[in-house]
Amino acid sequence: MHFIRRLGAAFALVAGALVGVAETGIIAPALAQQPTPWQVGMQPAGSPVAQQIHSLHTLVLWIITAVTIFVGALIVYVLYRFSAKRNPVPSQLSHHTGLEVAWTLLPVLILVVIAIPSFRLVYYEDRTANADMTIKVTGHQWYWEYSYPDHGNVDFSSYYIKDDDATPHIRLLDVDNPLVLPAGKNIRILTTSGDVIHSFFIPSLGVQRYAIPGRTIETWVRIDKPGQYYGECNQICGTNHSFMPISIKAVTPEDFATWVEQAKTKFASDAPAPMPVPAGRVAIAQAQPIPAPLPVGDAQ
Ligand SMILES: [Cu+2]
Repeated sequence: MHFIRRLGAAFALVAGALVGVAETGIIAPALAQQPTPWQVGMQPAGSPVAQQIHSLHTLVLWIITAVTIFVGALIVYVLYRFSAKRNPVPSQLSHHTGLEVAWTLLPVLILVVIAIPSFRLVYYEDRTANADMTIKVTGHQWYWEYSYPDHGNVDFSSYYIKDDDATPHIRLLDVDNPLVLPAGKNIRILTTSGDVIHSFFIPSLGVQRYAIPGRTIETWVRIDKPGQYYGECNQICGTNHSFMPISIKAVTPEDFATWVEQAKTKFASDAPAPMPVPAGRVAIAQAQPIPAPLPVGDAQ
């Protein structure tokens, strides 16, 4: 029984991939901004970038399906037409200029057709010209830290909630403090890391950027509508790599403003403290009088 169910699921997978049904949303269940058991296809797009990714995926799917069918049919034809029985005296032909030009040019054309929207998409998801706000995402072993430089430097850490907790939650996706963002706004995302390389990945929003120590990498998102969106660290970063999910709560701009005010108090103690200065240096700094600025125009 189990085997038959698996076989059925495998068939659904192949059929779905072939006709691209998954992209139409027929198979994908509603409200799936998270993976679901036996899910076929991608999670519904929740941002313009994700929509573009889906259209490119659909385009490439149609092209590779056509290529596969063409090559498959050619093989079947050749097996039939040129079998030893039907074709006892094989052709001695070793060169055919027209054919060689065709099988070089045609794949080049196909690749160009794929490359143009690919590059457009790469630049589209790279950055937004008109960012309404910025958030900074720092990967740590093994949690995410979110900062809001445009909103009083609200800064907090986001840890996953352990499975054995009493509160109901989604396994390995729910966190204590989700990243709260306003829907409908262009949000600049800056990623970096405090230790090793992580990757900030939210499939339904089309966001995926490395978080690399010593570097800041940019991308952006505009979440279509309020809701809950989930992601995962997508770069193996150590023992607890599987335990640093990303949970995004998209709210209306009004609710976001309210949340910011609450967050300022709630996370006040979480804000990064200024680097402590060694006592000796303070003494020296205080002992040195600040030199008066040079009068302008006096220099020879
Ligand atoms: Cu990781």
